[in-house]
Amino acid sequence: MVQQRGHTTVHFGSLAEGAEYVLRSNDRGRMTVAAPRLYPHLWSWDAAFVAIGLARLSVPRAVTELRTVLSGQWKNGMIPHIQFSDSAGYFPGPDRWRSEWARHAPTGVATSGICQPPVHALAVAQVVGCGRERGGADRLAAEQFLTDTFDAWFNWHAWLASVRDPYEHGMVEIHHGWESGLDNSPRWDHSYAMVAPGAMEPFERTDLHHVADHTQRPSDYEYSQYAWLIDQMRSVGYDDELTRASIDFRVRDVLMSAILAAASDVLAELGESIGRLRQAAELRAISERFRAGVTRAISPVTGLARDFDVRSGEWIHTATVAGFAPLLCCADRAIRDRQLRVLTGPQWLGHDRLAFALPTSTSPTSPAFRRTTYWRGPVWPVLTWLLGWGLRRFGDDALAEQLRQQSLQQLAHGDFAEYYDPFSGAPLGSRNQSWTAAVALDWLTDR
Ligand code: 2M8
Repeated sequence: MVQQRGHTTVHFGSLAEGAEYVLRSNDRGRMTVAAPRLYPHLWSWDAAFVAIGLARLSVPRAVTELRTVLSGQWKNGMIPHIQFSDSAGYFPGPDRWRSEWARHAPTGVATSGICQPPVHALAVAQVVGCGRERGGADRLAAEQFLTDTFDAWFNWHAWLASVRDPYEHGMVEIHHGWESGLDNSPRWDHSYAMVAPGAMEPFERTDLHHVADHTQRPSDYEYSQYAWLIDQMRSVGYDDELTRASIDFRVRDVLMSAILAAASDVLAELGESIGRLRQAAELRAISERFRAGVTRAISPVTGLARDFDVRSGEWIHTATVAGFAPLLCCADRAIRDRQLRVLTGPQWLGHDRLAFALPTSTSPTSPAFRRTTYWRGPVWPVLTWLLGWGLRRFGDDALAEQLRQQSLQQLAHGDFAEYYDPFSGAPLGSRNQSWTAAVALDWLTDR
């Protein structure tokens, strides 16, 4: 299939081949590394997106990816944000986390000690959907996988809902910017201003060996804050209560909360389909609680949803893509229409300097916007995919289709970059990033 946009000719057939090549070359057997050099391990939410793409190629391989994710699950239900492969050369590696000493850590698997957004149920639904559609052995493998693993996914959601929201605010509390997945988004600047690293073990960054332009990555000071928070959690053995009482970073993350609400509904549907009615009912209640939390977080002034800094007791107003969290989980038409008006307006998709009408990680009109700096401005295809998923789920198909088309144009050169300069469309960060290839593949197969 060939599509035209301006002077660019896009061969979608070869783009699909390129995406498949990236996924296959990042495949280490039972895990797909997030990127070949910069991220040589399995990241929790990357793996879920990877499985969404892999399911289009091979249901059994997608199942393997998700089973690997679960092999690192902690005994309390947490899915850690990294499961380490044997590759060296990533900071912070297992020797910094030392999570094997934690009470709930799994045995025989090296992991980090924090989590990431719970998008996994979307991947499970994709695997089950593809399996049921194809029938035969794929269907059997997918059904078996769902029955085998449903409780483990349920425990993950239950852990987030109880341990990360013990007082039922309907918002997931995070203890490191990395838990949000939007690592050094300006959403966290106010909260990080209260993180002052003290004396700590020295460390050497490895990310700068792999990204030539260092301005595309976080600063050294930011890295010292990241390491400091890890050391704080490690010093209390990654105990959830002790962490909450002592950590320098405590934020209620609105995007993570919306993902939990949406994914809990998806998991409930899957549970209902196999007769797990008690757990499904609990998941529906979790979904309701977090949907209500996300709704309460919407600013009456801007219509964007906000995070909440627990230590200062203040809402965070920075205009980032997380502000559209309600589009993932709220069916309310008035809320959606207001959000869609903002999203398609001049501060976002309608901004006149954009190369493609795609959501930037920070609004180009915000003073915090940096067009090429990590999570401070560039476009992340994987977030576009997530937003598109939310649009389709609630019937906003036309905009979802527009995002899909624009994204495929953006990816046309086949470098599958980690992120893109919103004004020039140039690729940034890592190349051959697995989740970028995975969502491209899904977009190309989903008509
Ligand atoms: C980035 O995060 C890691 C730390 O977790 C890093 O910068 O070293 C983020 O973009 C995160 O969301 C992503 O999961 C990870 C791997 O792609 O990279």
